[in-house]
Amino acid sequence: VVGLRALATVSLVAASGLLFTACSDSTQAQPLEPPIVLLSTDVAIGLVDTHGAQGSCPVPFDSSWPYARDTDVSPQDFDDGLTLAMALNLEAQGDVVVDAVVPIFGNATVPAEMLVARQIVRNLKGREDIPIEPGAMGPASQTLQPAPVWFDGSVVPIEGPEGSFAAACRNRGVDLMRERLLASSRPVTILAIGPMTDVACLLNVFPDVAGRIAEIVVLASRVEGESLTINGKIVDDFNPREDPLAATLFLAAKTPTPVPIRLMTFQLTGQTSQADDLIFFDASTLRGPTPSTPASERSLAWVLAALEPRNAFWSSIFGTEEGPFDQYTLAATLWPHLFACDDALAYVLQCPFPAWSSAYPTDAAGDPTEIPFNAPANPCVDHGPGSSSLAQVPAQIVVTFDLADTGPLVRGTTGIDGNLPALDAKARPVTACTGFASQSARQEFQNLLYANTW
Ligand SMILES: [Ca+2]
Repeated sequence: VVGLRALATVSLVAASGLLFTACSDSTQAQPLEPPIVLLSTDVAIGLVDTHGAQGSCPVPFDSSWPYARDTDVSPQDFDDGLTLAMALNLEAQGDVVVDAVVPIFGNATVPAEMLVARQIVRNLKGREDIPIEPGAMGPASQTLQPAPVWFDGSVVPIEGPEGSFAAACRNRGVDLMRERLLASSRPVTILAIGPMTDVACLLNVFPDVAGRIAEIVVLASRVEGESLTINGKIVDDFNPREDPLAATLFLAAKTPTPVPIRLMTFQLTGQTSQADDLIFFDASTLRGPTPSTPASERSLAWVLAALEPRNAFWSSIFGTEEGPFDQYTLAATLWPHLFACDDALAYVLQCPFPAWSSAYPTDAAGDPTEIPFNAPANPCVDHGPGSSSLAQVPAQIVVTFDLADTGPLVRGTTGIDGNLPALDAKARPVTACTGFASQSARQEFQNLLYANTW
C-alpha cells in the first residue's frame, strides 16, 4: 500500500453486526441488510514477487529512454489478503456480502495473485461460489511513453469514451464487475484497494453502471501539503503511483449519476503503522475465533505463516512490523462511525518531468541534468532534488477541504509529451477520511481487526 522504495459512538450492537434502524411507522427495529462488497485488489499475501508491471511505468532517466525492467523481487504486501480473509470471516457471521474478487497487478503479478485469491476464498474459506476473475495485468500509464501520434502529427487521445484507454482497458475482471453490478438486487460498494486501472475502466467504458454503485472506497490520497512518512522515512502513495493515469481517468470519469467516492487518506491509514500507535499482525495479536474450528485453525496458521516474510522485510526498513492499510476500506464500509470523514475535493498533481519529454532538461551531451519528477521547485510534496527514491512517482492524488477550490482536476505541468493530459475536468468531489472519530473508535478498530483477521 505504500511504496517501500519510493515507498461517533462505537456500539456493541454495531460491533456484533446486529445493525438496526427504526421504521418510521413502527416502534419495532428492523435489521439492516449487510453491505455488498466487490474487491478490486492486488492480493499478494505470502508472495515473493515483483510489483507486476511497475517496470512499464514511465520511469527511466538515461538518454536512450528505454523501459526499466522491474527486478525488485521482495515479500509483497499482505494487507489485501488480510482484508479479503476478514471480509469472508465477517460474511460468515452475516455482517457483509462478498460479491466478487478481481485481482489486479500492483503488489505482485496478476497470475500469482489469482492463486492467492483462490487460496483464501476457495481453500481456506471454502467458498466455491464467489467469482474470481483477473483484472488489469499492467498500468495504463504505459500509453504515456510517449503518446502515439497519427500520420498528420496529431496525438492519439488517451482520455474519453473514444480514447485509447477505453478502447483497450476491458478485461475479464472489469466485465465481471459490470455483470455483478447489473445483477445485484442492491447497490454494491467497491473496495478499490489496488491500482485504479480497473475501476477507471469500469466507469469510463460502462458509465451506466453508476447507479448500481453504492460507493467506491479507495485506499489512496494525501491531504494537501502532507508529507507521507512511516517512522520518519518518506514513502509514496502506492496505489495511484502504480498507475497515475488510471487514477486520473477514474476521478475524471463522467457518469449519468454521480458515483460516491470515499478516499481513505494516508493521514488516517498511515497512523497505525507508526511506531507510537502501531497495529500489527502476528501470533501475539491474531488468535482466531473462540471457539476455534479445524477450518479456522488451518486458516489462521496459513495467514500467520504467510505474514512472516513481509513483516521481516518491512521491519528491516521501518523498524516495526507493518500496520493495516487496505482493511481501512472494509472497516469504513461496515463501521463508518469509527472514522472522521468530510466533504472534500480531490485533484491530481503532476510532478514534472518524464525523462523522454522534450522539456526534460539535458546538458550539451544530451544527458539529463535532473532526476525525473524531482525538478527543483517541484510542486509535489516530498519531491525535489535529492529525493531519488521518488523519481518513479509521476503524480499525486491530493485532497483539499477547501470546497471553493474548484480548479482543474489535473494540476502542475501538463500539455507536454508524456505527462498526464490536461483533461476537461474539475477537482472531483469526494468524501475524505482523515482520522478516527475518537480514541475509543481507534481502539474499537484495532479490536475488530484482531478479532476478525484469520
Ligand atoms: Ca492493496
